[in-house]
Parts: sequence; structure tokens; C-alpha cells
Amino acid sequence: MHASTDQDATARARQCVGAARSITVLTGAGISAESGIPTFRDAMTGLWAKFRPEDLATPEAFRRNPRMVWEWYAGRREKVAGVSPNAGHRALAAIEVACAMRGAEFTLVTQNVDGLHHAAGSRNVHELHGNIRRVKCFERGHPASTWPAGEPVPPRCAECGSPLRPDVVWFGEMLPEGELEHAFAAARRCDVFLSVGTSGLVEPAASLPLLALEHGAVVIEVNPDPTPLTGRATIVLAAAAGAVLPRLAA
Ligand code: BV8
Repeated sequence: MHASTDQDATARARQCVGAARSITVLTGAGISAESGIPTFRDAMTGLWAKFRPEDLATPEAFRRNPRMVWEWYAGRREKVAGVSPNAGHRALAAIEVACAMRGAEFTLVTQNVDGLHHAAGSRNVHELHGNIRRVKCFERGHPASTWPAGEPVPPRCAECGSPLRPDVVWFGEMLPEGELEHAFAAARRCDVFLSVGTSGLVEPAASLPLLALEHGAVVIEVNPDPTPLTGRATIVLAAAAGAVLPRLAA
């Protein structure tokens, strides 16, 4: 059932969040939009307008053109280094603290690779798709914290010589086992599930809110635009995360 007006919906959502014994949150690129990071679909503006994300964020794309993929991520890494968490990220960190103070559970699952939830102070964060600030080698996954500038591009692993790549999950790659298990368990266990700033198109993350619904949770969607979840959500807050989440945290 959808509350009749935005005020009603926000009031209902606030009440659910305030009374929850277990909250699970799934975030997508939309929560970082107000920090100035283009959402994943928008990320293809400008120089990258001619590519689809799914054609760049894959191991095949990297094998085919490692320089182009490395440079796309280098540009995104630079962008991420220069931005800060916004009111939406901070509100989720505040809700986590409020939950801890009243003995309620709080789990934050993110599809984002920008690290802004950690930067905002969130503690129990599960990064389903890795983190763009981390780099590893393609063949063996050896972590790399520094690499020489200039050629070769991509740089090579100091341990095994294979090309370096971002430590993110590409399309067609498995998600980190532990993180996915935590996310599914948290979706099954919670009594309130918040889906924030995600178009709900990428699996298996997109199945988390539906799993919560199946287990009787109240599912609250925060997104200015409709998504495949909108028709199923218990409460729909059709607004920006930076505007709405602080009202749920207050
Ligand atoms: C997997 C990291 C098992 C990289 C990402 C065929 C072959 C192979 C696989 C598949 C296949 N068919 C389906 C699949 C599964 C595939 C998939 O789902 N494909 C899609 C395209 C159909 N998934 C996978 O491959 C996953 N792995 O399944 O492994 C397997 C293995 C082999 C074969 C089969 C299965 C791996 C998926 C992870 C991919 N990596 N990111 C990188 O970042 O470069 S995905 C990336 O895109 C993001 O992480 C995120 O998940 C997704 C983008 O989604 P959103 O975050 O929702 O962002 P988007 O821009 O779409 O939407 C933003 C929303 O915010 C909008 O709704 C907008 O309205 C809203 N918004 C805007 N402003 C605001 C706002 N909301 C609130 N406030 C605002 N201010």
C-alpha cells in the first residue's frame, strides 16, 4: 500500500525505521549522485558516451583493450578521490548509530564502489561489487597499493607481472562470497529494508529487496524515478536520498 502523500509516506517510513529491530539497506549509484559522481548509467557521458557500461566493466573488455579499461577506471578513481559523502550517506551512518543505541541491528549493503559509506562513518558495510580505490593484478589478484606512472599502461604486478586492474566485480564475475552471504542473510532477517538510489537492474543485488519482502519485511524505496521495485515496495519515497534520508534519521 502506498501512503497517500509524500508527507504521509515519509512519516510512515520514519516510524518504521524508528521502531525496527533489524534494518538492512541496499544502496546504488543514486546515493552518490549528490556527491557529484555520475550514476552508472549516466557515467557514459562525454568521452565514454559511445560505450555501454556493460561493455567496459567486463574481463573480456579488459583482455581486448586493457589500456582503455584501465584509463576509464583511472579517471573514475580520480573523480572519486575528489568527492565527499553527502547528507544521504551521513544519514545512513546516523541511523546505524541510533540502531546500536537501542540494540537494533543495522546492515548496509552497497553496489557502489566509491567508498563513500565508509568515508561517512558507516561501520557495518558490505561492498558487493568491490571498491574502485583498490587495485589488484588480473591473473592472481595480488593487491597493489602503488605503481609506476607512465608506460606500460596498465601497469604490471610487482609480484607476478600480470596487468593491474581495479578491485571491482565486473559483469560475468562472481561476487565476493562472504559479502553476498551476509547480504542475503541480512535481507532475510530484517523487518525493515531500505532500497536507496538503485535502478534494480543488476543481479544478484536486485533480488535482495524482493527476498526481504518474501520474508515479511517492510520495504521502503528511495528513488526519484520508478524502478522494477516501485510496484512491489511497501512505501515509496519518490525523492532524492540527500533530501529524504535525513528525515528518516532525525
Ligand atoms: C554474476 C562494479 C554470477 C564495476 C558493477 C548474462 C551473462 C552474464 C551475466 C549475466 C547475464 N545476464 C544477467 C547477468 C548477471 C549480471 C547482470 O545483472 N547483468 C545485467 C546488466 C542484466 N550480473 C553479473 O554479471 C554479476 N555477477 O551474476 O555472477 C555469474 C557469473 C557468470 C555468468 C552468469 C552469472 C556481477 C554484477 C556486478 C557488475 N559490476 N559495478 C564498476 O562499477 O565499473 S555493476 C554497476 O552497475 C553498479 O555496481 C551497480 O550494481 C549497477 C548500476 O546500478 P545502480 O547502482 O542502480 O545505478 P544506476 O545508474 O543504474 O541507477 C541509479 C538510480 O539512482 C536510478 O534509479 C536513479 O533514478 C536513482 N537516482 C539518481 N539520483 C538519485 C537517485 N536515487 C536517490 N537519490 C538521488 N539523488
